[in-house]
Amino acid sequence: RFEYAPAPESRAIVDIKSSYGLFINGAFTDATDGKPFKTVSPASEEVLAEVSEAGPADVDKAVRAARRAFERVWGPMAGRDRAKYLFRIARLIQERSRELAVLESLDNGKPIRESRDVDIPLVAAHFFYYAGWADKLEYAGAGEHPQPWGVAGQVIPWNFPMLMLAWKIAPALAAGNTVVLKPAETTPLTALAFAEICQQADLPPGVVNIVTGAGRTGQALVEHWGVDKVAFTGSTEVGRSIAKAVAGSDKKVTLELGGKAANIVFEDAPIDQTIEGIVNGIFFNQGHVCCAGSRLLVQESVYDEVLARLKRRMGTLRVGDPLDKNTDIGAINSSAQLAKIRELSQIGEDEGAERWSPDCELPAEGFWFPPTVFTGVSQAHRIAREEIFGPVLSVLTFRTPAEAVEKANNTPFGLSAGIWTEKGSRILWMANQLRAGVVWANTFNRFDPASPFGGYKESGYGREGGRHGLEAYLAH
Ligand code: TXE
Repeated sequence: RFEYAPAPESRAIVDIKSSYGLFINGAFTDATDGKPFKTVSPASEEVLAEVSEAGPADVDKAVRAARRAFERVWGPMAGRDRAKYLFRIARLIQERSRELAVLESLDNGKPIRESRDVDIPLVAAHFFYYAGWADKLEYAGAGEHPQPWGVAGQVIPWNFPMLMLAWKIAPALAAGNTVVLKPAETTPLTALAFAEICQQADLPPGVVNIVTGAGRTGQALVEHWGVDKVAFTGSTEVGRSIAKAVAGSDKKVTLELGGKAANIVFEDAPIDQTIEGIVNGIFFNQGHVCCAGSRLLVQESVYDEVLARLKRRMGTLRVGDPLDKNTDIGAINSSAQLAKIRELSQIGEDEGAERWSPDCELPAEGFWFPPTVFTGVSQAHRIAREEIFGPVLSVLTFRTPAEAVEKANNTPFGLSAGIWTEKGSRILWMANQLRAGVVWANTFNRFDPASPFGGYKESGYGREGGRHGLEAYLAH
């Protein structure tokens, strides 16, 4: 093994305040009836800041501010003028990208290499992409004279805090809606930095409102009478409860929920690229990825070779300080998520699967889990069926393409899938057979603002990204 000298991104470039209020009607304000909560760095358990918890009265204030802004300013504004604000926001994100990347890695635990090269550039790319749509809505697929719904209530998770914010806010604003967004309770800091960016961009007050808090705040938001459109990304259980809570109302809903994606390796797969794709599929962002390739399906004839090479590669992955540029796997986002990963891994062992991790020393403080692979997994095992949402891969085998399809589709989820083969006709055939919103061929976890993303079955409904993502914010 090589020893690399750590070169941490300077913590000093971020200016974290000791406490934050809510962002309502263009200004930071104290919560009226909520108590503050702490956000910690999962890599050190250091308290980063105190954040306000928005109660129902605060949510009400935010929704009213968004309604006013929608009716008086943002709704009537010409698309080309809305575009100017979105371009301005995109440029400010680029200008502050180093700082935002460090903030994201501190609050979330993800490696700086990912927040710097993937998350934050994609955040800017989403604002640029949707800025370009704001004056072309008649081509968005919602008819000649598309109208925004009004106020969007958006609830996002902690795995890609700022990127999920961009997926939600950029298309909503481009289409002429105003927004009240609730970030996840463990990762509020980049959403609050985004609020500052809205101020810097002179975005009219009330167009974007950020209410921090836990599930209660999210529930108050999605159930508020003044919200016309609900967009949620998170667990299937909460997605289900939101769908029930708004049933019968005239709210429009899109849900992006869990996954258990099959990453399917055929015997003719380009092996080096495939091993990298498997590693990226499950260890990117500590496996906190709804479309993670968490079920590896390997054709029997290449099983031994793929497993041997995968384990060798896993032995070179560096787990540790998210701010170290050489880190491949950062910290698990919270103690609750770590407990869930540990529990499901224990269940995997108890059910008879074989567990393997490379030798790696984990830091003493913070929340950590080593890259892990389970072999001897059968379809009935819980680790083959349930979303673990951590750096844990379950390996199954198959003999024929038809068997691969059957096993890949044998899940209540349907968000994504991957295929590794040199054979083009097989890619096309498989892509048609797989019940998944995204099918990657000879790549994995690849995103582009122009590509729609979303699920089949219990992975939710509606699409984000591309023209389809815009259409979700427009009335026909
Ligand atoms: O999710 P929650 P959690 C999966 C993953 C993970 C599990 C639990 O398997 O282990 O879910 O994670 C807000 N009304 N995913 O508990 O609770 C909450 O405050 C309205 C997959 O963190 O769904 C947060 O902002 N909102 C997923 C957001 O919902 C509510 C990403 C998501 O948290 C609410 C995250 C309520 N009743 C977890 N209760 C993916 N698809 O990427 C909570 N929230």
